[in-house]
Amino acid sequence: MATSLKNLSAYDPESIPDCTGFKFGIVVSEWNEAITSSLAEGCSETLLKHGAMRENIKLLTVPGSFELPLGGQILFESFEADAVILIGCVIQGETRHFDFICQAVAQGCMELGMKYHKPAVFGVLTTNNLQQAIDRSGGIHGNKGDEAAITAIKMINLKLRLK
Ligand code: DLZ
Repeated sequence: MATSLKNLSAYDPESIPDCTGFKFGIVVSEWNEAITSSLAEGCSETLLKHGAMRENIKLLTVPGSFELPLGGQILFESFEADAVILIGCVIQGETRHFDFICQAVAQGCMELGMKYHKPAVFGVLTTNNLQQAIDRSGGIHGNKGDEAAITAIKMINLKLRLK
């Protein structure tokens, strides 16, 4: 099937471990709010569907994607999250701002996970235009927020299994 026709978020729910009792932090960028709120909703709905308790999901908003890694750090420290999920949407503009933000947030997310030895999930859309973002936040290509939630659950489980 051509990628252009595929729901990229499709997965087998039976293969996902139960995540009851684990704490999840979701950090959401206010930039492109219509997109990021759909991603965040997909993310928390997926966590709930796989057993997370509502009181164990903490949502924090930050001004833009650049601030996501610091938001994640705050949730690791103040909420003692088992995993944090960074949600944002950066859309290519006319200047190089896009490159700097994407690079910083991707690097910051990776460093966050390494620093706390816990999953820090990159749930940031980096698209050429608004339509591509719509398609991936509950549109024809699924919802990247769902995928981010599944990644967090899988990585927590991986850590547990290898302990
Ligand atoms: C400044 C800026 C621009 C131009 N574009 C976006 C974007 O598409 N997506 C996003 O999440 N944030 C954007 N920002 C804001 C930066 O992430 C950041 O909040 C500011 O540069 C302040 O540090």
